[in-house]
Amino acid sequence: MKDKFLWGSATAAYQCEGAWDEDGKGPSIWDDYCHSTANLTGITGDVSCDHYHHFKEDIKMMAEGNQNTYRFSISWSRILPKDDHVVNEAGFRFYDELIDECEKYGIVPNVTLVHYDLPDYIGTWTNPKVSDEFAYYASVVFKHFGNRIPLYATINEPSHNTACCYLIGNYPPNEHNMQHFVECAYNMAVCTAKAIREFRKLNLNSTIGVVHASGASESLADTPKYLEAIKYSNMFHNDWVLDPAIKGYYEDELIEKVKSSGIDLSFVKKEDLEIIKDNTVDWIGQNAYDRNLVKPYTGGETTATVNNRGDNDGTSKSARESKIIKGWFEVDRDENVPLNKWGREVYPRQIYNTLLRIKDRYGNIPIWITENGHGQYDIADENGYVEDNERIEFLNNYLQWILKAKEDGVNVRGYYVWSTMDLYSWINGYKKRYGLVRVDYEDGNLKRTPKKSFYWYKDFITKYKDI
Ligand code: BGP
Repeated sequence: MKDKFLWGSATAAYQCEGAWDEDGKGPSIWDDYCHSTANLTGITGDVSCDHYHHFKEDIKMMAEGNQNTYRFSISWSRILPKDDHVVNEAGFRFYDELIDECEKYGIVPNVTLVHYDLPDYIGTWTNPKVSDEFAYYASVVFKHFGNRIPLYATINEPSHNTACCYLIGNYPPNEHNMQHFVECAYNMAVCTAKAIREFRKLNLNSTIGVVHASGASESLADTPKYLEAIKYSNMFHNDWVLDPAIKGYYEDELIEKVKSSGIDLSFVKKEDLEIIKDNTVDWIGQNAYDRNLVKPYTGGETTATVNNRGDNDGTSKSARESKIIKGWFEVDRDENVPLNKWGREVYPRQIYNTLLRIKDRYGNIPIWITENGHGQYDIADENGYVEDNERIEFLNNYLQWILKAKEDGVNVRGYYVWSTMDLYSWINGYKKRYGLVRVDYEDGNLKRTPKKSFYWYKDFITKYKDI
């Protein structure tokens, strides 16, 4: 497995498992949020595509599609349902059987410990106990699975998760609070470091990383002011996750900039910084969705919006993503770059620029492209078949840039399409689909039908399997 380029696809526990309260699982913050009145859509992941009961079928299909790796996440509250540190053995049984199935087909598991769905007894990422609790959970998982999982990742997308929870406010706890934003980000870095400390104690052959969301920052001009906006945007979106994870420390300039924005950093502890210094990652998971196109800050309060409605027709300004970080930068718009229905740029070259920036800043660290996918309103024919040509074009264009980055010396080791099959798209519900395989949510059996992109990806893997 070590030298082989891995080709696969990805999911996350809350988005696909369903079985939200089965076999002793405790509630996560997403269960609580989706069941509360704060969830204005009323849509939940209670059942979703019911991977919990369909995983054998799903993994068999991956093997039929030539995929040799599966990225999924473990539901923390399936393993530790209450705050008493008592393990739910039935939770382990589910993942044991899932991994058995992967092994049967030679599919390498790449497992993320938490993908947004904190247990409800933890509550929020600003809980001062979160890093110790996370380290405990991580150690239980490492001891149980050991080398059966060759690739562990600590947290999915600290930058995006933090932004959704505390800046945009579309994920629980739905706040607009920069103080909490920074505390959350810091706690996530400490969580990763403390989990890695547990991991190293066991001397496993496996490796451990963190999965990062944001792309490299760019601008439409290169005046000193624009270059400064790029620098601040990279500090904001990338460096505060990747610097502590890979280098083991925050740059002074970043700390000063955060302080000058009025953030009280008294929660930072010297002993945490020591743990961060001594416990860095082996690899980075880089998710590939969009870049950060920015311009200098001109005015206004810190604010960020996204389009969870999927009603962008390329004209409506309100349907675009926006962001102002007071004193740092603002998001810009390039009229030559198309937007998807959710107001996000479709700009495949961003992944090349992102990978080269990581190489320039951090050397030859191994990188897995842990997610890349295109949300669409799929239309199925009477047999459930979807001709998703737009998705194929999107994935193909991204892959060309990824292969180019590899040729140009970036240490890319594998690639995962988001997502293995259709699943719950957080606040976007079920109409925004990403899967290589269609799920019929209406037919009572959640019937799976591979899309055109599934067969296209299968052929692509055959062509590039030995790179
Ligand atoms: C990533 C998340 C995934 C997934 C994907 C698509 O940020 O890691 O969980 O959902 O984005 O985003 P969305 O479903 O919001 O369109």
